[in-house]
Amino acid sequence: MIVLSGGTGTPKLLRGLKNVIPEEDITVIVNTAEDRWVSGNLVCPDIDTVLYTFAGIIDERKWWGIKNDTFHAHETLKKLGYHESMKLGDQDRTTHIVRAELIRNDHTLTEATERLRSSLGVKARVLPMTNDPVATMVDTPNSKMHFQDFWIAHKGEPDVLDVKFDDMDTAEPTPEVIEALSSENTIVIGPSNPITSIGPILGLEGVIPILQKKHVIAISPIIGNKPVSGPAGKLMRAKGYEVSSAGVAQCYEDFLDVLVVDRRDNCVLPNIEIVKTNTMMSSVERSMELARFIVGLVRSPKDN
Ligand code: GDP
Ligand code: FO1
Repeated sequence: MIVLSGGTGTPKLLRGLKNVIPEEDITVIVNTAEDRWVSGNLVCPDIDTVLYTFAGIIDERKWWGIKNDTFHAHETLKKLGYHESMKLGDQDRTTHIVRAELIRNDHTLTEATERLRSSLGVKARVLPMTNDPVATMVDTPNSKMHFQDFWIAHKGEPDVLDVKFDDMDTAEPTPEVIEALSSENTIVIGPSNPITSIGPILGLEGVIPILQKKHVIAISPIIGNKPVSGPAGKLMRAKGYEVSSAGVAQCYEDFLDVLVVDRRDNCVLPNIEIVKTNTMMSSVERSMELARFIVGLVRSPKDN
């Protein structure tokens, strides 16, 4: 199964999916537009959350970082008067060190991710959307800032005028991403932020034309008029979308076939098949139930 992912909602689905189908049958295409160099090393929050989820070490309270990690290096740096823009755990930091070393030695992000995947014993394929740097930038009344500054330093509080992706014009999807998208009949878009997590993947040249030929199933990250967590509401509004499952469908209108919404949601849409189930993944069991439901919607090779 091919799944498009950000770093919270879709990983919750993956934690169920890996218990429902063989992990090696899962390929995840992951957003990299929130990546950032911190203290000389490369942090890829969405890739790491996906890797840690498959490895069973994700901190499920925050959905970033490694559970029971310590923050000694981060705190010691603070004592030395050095403030890191992201709070990096000690174990988590080793991931960023290895990745950055590989990249400094001319490996691609795809190769670095493959090395980390193998070291963590992850059997699923985890593919960064691109090997090129892309940065999500948030336009606020006072300044244009990197998404991580908006979310961490400014706590997601400033009004948002627009969201843009720096260097998207020159970034290319990797050959592995194109090959994976082309290889199956159904593509699943997990319940991720349609603007900042799925938006960058869709922004890469050539991705939407492939999706237009496929059976595309998306799971809505919005229940009623609110996201389950995170800034999706504010960011969707800034891009002119209604904060609802209908707004999510609109984000994907060029290619979407099926939208999975929560059973409490009363979304009705022409031209798109709406299916309802419990999409609130408050436990592993709930994640598995939703994963089983999604597997049931997947079309095997051209049974359309
Ligand atoms: P990010 O990279 O951390 O922004 O993570 P994602 O984009 O992958 O996920 C963020 C989205 O996940 C938010 O818009 C949430 O509403 C959604 N989300 C989180 N938990 C759940 C859940 O249990 N069910 C559903 N349907 N959506 C969820
Ligand atoms: N989110 C925070 O709110 N504060 C942090 O200090 C923080 C550090 C951090 C370190 C590594 C990592 O992979 C993620 C981290 N996040 C932190 C989460 C991150 O800012 C966002 O939630 C994601 O980029 C959204 O996908």
